Amino acid sequence: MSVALLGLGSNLGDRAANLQAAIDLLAARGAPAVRLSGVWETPPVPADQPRYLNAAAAVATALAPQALLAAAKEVERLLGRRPAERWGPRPIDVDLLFMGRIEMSGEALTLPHARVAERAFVLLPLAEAADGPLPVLGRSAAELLAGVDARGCERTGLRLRLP
Ligand code: A4P
Ligand code: MG
Repeated sequence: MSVALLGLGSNLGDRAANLQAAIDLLAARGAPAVRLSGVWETPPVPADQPRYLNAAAAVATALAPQALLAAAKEVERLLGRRPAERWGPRPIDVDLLFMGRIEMSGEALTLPHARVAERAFVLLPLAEAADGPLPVLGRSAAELLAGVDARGCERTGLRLRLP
């Protein structure tokens, strides 16, 4: 069993419902959340698309990294994500940020996620779903946040339910 940290984002449709549905569908596929962040509203990157809701989840799983990625992609498809331009608007994006201390580098799967340390929309929720130094990077999400631009990011009052 390992703990994986996931980043979730939605900027189309009922964004909060999409985040909750992703958590519930991941639980049904062997990756139940054990800890959830709050829900943050964040400016889109790039800017010409609707604002996102972002959250982070710590999930306990016996799945191998590739199997967890496959489950994440299946959940994206079930929630109506269609192949579209990279970084474009989507009902749901599920990114594997960390999986224990596993390090791998490939087009299909890079761990830790390549851009985790650069993005306020990842780090703000992550700081609420993981305590202390992050695996591999050795610095906490709160420390990494000092180096990124978090303007326009707001914590909403929305709460996600553990599965
Ligand atoms: N891939 C490689 N490593 C991973 C990993 N650790 N987790 C591959 C997930 N996927 C990984 O991903 C593209 C390819 O990356 C996949 O084939 C997968 O095998 P994708 O989810 O299909 O496309 P994407 O999400 O558009 O690309 P990417 O590179 O994951 O983008 P990001 O970095 O996730 O950015 N603005 C705000 N405010 N909030 C957001 O959540 N998200 C994005 C997407 C852009 N702007 C945003 C947000
Ligand atoms: Mg993605």
